[in-house]
Amino acid sequence: MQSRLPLTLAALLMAGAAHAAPCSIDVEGRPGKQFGPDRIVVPSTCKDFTVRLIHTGRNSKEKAGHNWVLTRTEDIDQVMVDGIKAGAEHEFLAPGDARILARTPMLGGGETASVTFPVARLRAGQSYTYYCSFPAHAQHMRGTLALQP
Ligand SMILES: [Cu+2]
Repeated sequence: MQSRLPLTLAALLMAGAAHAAPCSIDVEGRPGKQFGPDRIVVPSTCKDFTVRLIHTGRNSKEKAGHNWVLTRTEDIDQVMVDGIKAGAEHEFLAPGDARILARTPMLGGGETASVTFPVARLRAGQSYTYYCSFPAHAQHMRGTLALQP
């Protein structure tokens, strides 16, 4: 009995963990140009993954908008350059840019938006970065995303 109890407990915990693997996450775009969290691990057991972005500030999207844009880490610099050229009418993202793996619309303070993308779009071992494409936000407003190995 004494030796079997920990095994039973471990089995219960593992079963609970398997059921709990969340296929969605809330990300806050906070005043001070910060994302919370700034690191996301996508469970490989998920078919689709949803990011819900919440702009917790008060500024309009014209003054200090936030969005959530996912690229491979090595693509982000060029995606940003092309996005700035595309301008505000395209929310600082080049239309049809295939390097953008997922994105929400640009939000103003108090607004929320979700994006769902297929986990098959991600590769284990590949580094991904998410950022806000509003001008001058991305230097601080970025995080890393990885597929759970
Ligand atoms: Cu922003």
